[in-house]
Amino acid sequence: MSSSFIDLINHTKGKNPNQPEFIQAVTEVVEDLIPYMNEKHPTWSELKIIERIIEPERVISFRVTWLDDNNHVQINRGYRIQMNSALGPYKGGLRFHPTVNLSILKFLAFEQVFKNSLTGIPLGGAKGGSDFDPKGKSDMEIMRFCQSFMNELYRHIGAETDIPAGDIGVGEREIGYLFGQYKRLQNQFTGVLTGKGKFWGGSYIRPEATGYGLLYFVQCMFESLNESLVGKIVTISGAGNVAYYAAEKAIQLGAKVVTFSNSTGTLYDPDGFTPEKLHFLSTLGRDLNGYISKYSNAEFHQDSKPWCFKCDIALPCATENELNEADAQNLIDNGCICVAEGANMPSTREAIQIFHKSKIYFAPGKAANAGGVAVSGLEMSQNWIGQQWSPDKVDNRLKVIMENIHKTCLKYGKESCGYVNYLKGANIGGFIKVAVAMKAQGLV
Ligand code: NDP
Ligand code: 2IT
Repeated sequence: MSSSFIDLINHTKGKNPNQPEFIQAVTEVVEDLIPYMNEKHPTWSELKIIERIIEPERVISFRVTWLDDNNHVQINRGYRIQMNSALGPYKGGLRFHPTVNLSILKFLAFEQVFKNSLTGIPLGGAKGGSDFDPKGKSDMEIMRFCQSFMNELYRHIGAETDIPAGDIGVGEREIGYLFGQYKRLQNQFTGVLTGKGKFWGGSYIRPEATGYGLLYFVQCMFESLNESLVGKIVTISGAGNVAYYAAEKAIQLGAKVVTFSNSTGTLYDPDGFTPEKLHFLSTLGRDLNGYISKYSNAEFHQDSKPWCFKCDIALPCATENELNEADAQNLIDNGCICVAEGANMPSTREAIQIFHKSKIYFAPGKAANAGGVAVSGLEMSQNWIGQQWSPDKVDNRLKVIMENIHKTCLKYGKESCGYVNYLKGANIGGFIKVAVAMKAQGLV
């Protein structure tokens, strides 16, 4: 490892104490960028492009006070990290989860900069959210929280400034309450949030986009190996938005999906999920165990992860660092040939090192899960022109975007032996446009 890399990481650690996820994301990216930049673009180094790209343009933190159903005062912390606006207005999701803190949101915002660049749509990178826990809250509590959150956030965002969307714990319901409050405060019906309902400014295929896009990307990976997805066994973690639509598309493409999971454990159906079974699952909420009452061949493994089950393809679609070194070794030992990340940074650094060493195909989230933000970008385009495109049109554009991201990964990640390092490809491919724009826009 070069001394400039070690110096940069040490400097970043010093400036960002107690932010392990942010340091992890930065390390994973700059490890590929520094050698590339030193060789191809030494002037970027003088302009301190990397030192600047890891420093958020703006960090906003605020108090969110709200009343629960018992009229008790509750206080949470809200955030928006406006990471980089070189390519366009800040864009990225909002996460409501008790684990949310500055480190997690900064890593997510940092990843978003590269992901958004890879989509080819002019978007900067951001992330936000709150340590609010939506679990067990009534619909009215969710609404009051969202309204209070927006009472502060509204002054920092706008259709041409910063356009939030969903993430863990934030779906169409929350976007609705946030949008309603923004509209009331600003007296404007604009495309300030994406992931809106399809009757009030939302785009068709946005709910499906991250999961579908993930499978379009995996399809490209298999096609480049002259292979198909038909008959492949797929394990999926998570049971939320990304996991559900990833499973739906995998099944449509002929693969056999055998797991879902959540923070209570893993559901394993050795016969494979079907569209009917998926529908039943969607009626159960978070009660994965309830599935067994109808499909008795299935098993629920409390407190366990899906990575001990045999598969060809693993799709982590829950959360960061959910797949560690031991899980990675387990997957390899069981014959897994492809890991593609629906979640953001679900694989630890050690897990990725094992994938690369074993030469199995590994697609990082910033490339493989970019379909969600890409269709958010298409939602913004539709809002600008006051139109709504058909589901087929959006889906086709999503497919083309994922194919292009795959091509970019091949361009910058293919090694002389033919193996594709998708992480390196995505890091460099995402970085170039941001660096060119930062250079052009001067020292801001
Ligand atoms: P959801 O809230 O819809 O679902 C999240 C799922 O992951 C739930 O099943 C949840 O289980 C599980 N999960 C969350 N945290 C943990 C944890 N600490 N341990 C175990 N399971 C956990 O979120 P999404 O599906 O939207 O997001 C999933 C991932 O995909 C995240 O990493 C997100 O950043 C990423 N992503 C999302 C995009 C989008 O468009 N929504 C776009 C690109 C990436 P439980 O209910 O038990 O908490
Ligand atoms: O991580 C992500 O890319 C998202 N949560 C979606 C962001 C968006 O603006 O649609």
